[in-house]
Amino acid sequence: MKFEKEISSFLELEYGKTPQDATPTQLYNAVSKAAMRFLAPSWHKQPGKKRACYFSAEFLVGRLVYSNLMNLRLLEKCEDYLKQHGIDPAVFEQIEDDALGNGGLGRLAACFLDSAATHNLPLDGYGIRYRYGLFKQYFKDGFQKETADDWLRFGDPWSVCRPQEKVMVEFGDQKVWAVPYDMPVIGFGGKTINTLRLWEAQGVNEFDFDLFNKQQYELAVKERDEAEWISAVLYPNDDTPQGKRLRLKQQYFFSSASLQSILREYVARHGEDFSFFSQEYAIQLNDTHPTVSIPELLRILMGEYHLPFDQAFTIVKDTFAYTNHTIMAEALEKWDVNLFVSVLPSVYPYVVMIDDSLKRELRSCGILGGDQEKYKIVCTNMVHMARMAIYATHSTNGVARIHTEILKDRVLHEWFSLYPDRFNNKTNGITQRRWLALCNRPLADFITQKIGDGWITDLDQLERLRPLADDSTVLAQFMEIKAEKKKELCAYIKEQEGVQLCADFIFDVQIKRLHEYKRQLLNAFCILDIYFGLKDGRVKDFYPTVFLFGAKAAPGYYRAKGIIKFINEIARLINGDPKMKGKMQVLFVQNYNVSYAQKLIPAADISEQISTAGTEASGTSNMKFMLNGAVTLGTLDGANIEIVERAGEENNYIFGATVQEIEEARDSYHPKKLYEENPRIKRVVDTLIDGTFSDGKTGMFKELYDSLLEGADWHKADQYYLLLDFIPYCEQRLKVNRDYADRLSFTRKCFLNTANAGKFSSDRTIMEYANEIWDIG
Ligand code: CR1
Repeated sequence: MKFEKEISSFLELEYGKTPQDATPTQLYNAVSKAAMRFLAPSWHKQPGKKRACYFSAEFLVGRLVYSNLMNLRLLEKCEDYLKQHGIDPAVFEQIEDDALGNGGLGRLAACFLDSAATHNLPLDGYGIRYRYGLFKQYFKDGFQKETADDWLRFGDPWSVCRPQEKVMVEFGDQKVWAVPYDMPVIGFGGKTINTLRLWEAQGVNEFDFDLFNKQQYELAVKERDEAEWISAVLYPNDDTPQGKRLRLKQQYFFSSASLQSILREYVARHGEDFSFFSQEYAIQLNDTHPTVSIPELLRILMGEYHLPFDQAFTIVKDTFAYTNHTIMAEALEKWDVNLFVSVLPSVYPYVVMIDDSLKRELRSCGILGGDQEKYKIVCTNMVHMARMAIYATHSTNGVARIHTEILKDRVLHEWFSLYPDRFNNKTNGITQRRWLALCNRPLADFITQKIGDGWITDLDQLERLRPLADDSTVLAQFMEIKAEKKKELCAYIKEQEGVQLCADFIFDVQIKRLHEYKRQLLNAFCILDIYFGLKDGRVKDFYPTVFLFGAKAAPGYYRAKGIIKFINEIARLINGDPKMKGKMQVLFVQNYNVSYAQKLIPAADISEQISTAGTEASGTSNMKFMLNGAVTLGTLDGANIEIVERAGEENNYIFGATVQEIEEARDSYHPKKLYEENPRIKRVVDTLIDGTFSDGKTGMFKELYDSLLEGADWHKADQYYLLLDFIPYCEQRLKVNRDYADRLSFTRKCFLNTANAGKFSSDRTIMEYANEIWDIG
């Protein structure tokens, strides 16, 4: 049946509706199901090929309907169909389905799946089908509030439940079913379709009739409810895990289920001869979250299939590889041994075996006694997951060049000395299908007009734009597209936030999770400094600017929430000041997520990437902004370094202390001195305590103030060096502002960022993983 016919017949059969009287949700389900029928014949694994498996606690896929239709080449057909029936093709913007991840780590996983399928690489994702994704955020009196993300209320037409493939997962105190839901991962052009398999936890006994008959209703469903808890909700912490029992259960739940399903496939082909296993499967551990897979595979091979340790451990090492995504000390996962043993009593002995093997190896390298401490997997009553991930795999990679260097030189130096060959870099990337073709169609069409559409699957072709950088008509067109995207964003923001922004201002955007190290507070201080400067005449000829923020704070991260409140207070002051009319606006958008990013990024002129040098492993929004023609205002951190290396420092705005300078400043850093000596610093920092703003008597602002000038028992004052970088940041920001006034030469910089973004395609990244780690190229 034709695609369009399929949609109509689904609507009729399922809901008894015509397209005209169907709701957006019904249309969404009908269109998606019609597309699923269309792709079904191509959705199968190619036999005889090694497959790579991406184990990740998060997949932040974003709204699927448009991207899937685009990849299947059905988007235009669908739009025509909707229009024919008098329906706005943007109708699916009301469908929210993008929350099964926190931030960069989960979004990276989604970009990788897209790139692998597009380039015909056999890569499947394995994770958790959370009942509730990342919370939704709104502001009340400027404070963040959270509500549950009930993403299933729109239905889930892109998943297929496969109950016949369920597996049992056993904990010390509990057994549960893991039921797989498979989603097609559609490569561009629709030729290769891989699978994202997400597991849902279900009770083993639906429900206890005996108890029910005894009228013990709560007990009757208790077992089921406790099972369902495991996949109920995504932990909302980016970078800082909490070491909670339920979190370990989640990790083991999807690790064990995924391994069981892979082994089931393998055994069906080879029986119990495991000698081909690592030639047929590569498993990438996305951070330490799935690292319990290592002792679990060992347990299955030794405990269930009776392989000796050496043989099983060789298979484990050859199969697994590990990616590190952060050097934040608090994020290197450790589990209390007692907790680990009580949740996973049958797995723990295999952790000990791995640790014993490590100690033997250390001894043979002459590392003895106390020198072993920093390596030991079980140490001071903790299980160190990153150590296990490095020792029991053949590859450890960082996610940007500088990040990998920091791992080798400092954070994991002892491991690098032991196994130098295991360490490698894979600089992150983003998929240009979602982050250009889909989110910025005017720019995509413009590029295609100039150089053809090859860039969609080969982003290096953007280089061919370079010769056009001095053509003023080309630049004028480029500028016009940005103006159009700004207008669209303003309309959207008016609708969402009730705020009217000026579309002809500069758009300066910082969007990412709220973290002290990402320094949204530094951005806020600088905005205040400009504001005061405008008021007292120190800042002249300022090009009017909209300062935009988007970020969620982990619900328990008190300081991060204080920073949100502070920025909302600044917005209130500045937007309400009649003298600032036509000069500046500040807005913190609510519920920043993938769909919001798709609107904000194409409209941005300035990409704020201002983390303390050495703290942001890579960043990926920096790449999205670059691709969409924004200049980076940033520090030499993470992938910013590689971005300016490509696009030219002259086309971007770098400021602040380098990793080395921070290192050197560390011991003698005295933020209070900077504060006392520099009146501009003092003025902005003092707004936290001098009554300029109210924190509703929570004490949040005073706490922020103290964190900068006094420190706390767990950290020194201003541990992220805001005051050190403050003046250079303000200066550089004013420089961008001045440069912007020369519209043509500024547009040239933006244009050259787009033209040089080729390297930052996740197509490049995934091919490096495929060739250098997985051997599936
Ligand atoms: C890093 O903070 C990086 C992404 C993807 C994040 C960010 O800099 O771009 O990973 N790390 O590699 C993270 O979430 C748990 O760690």
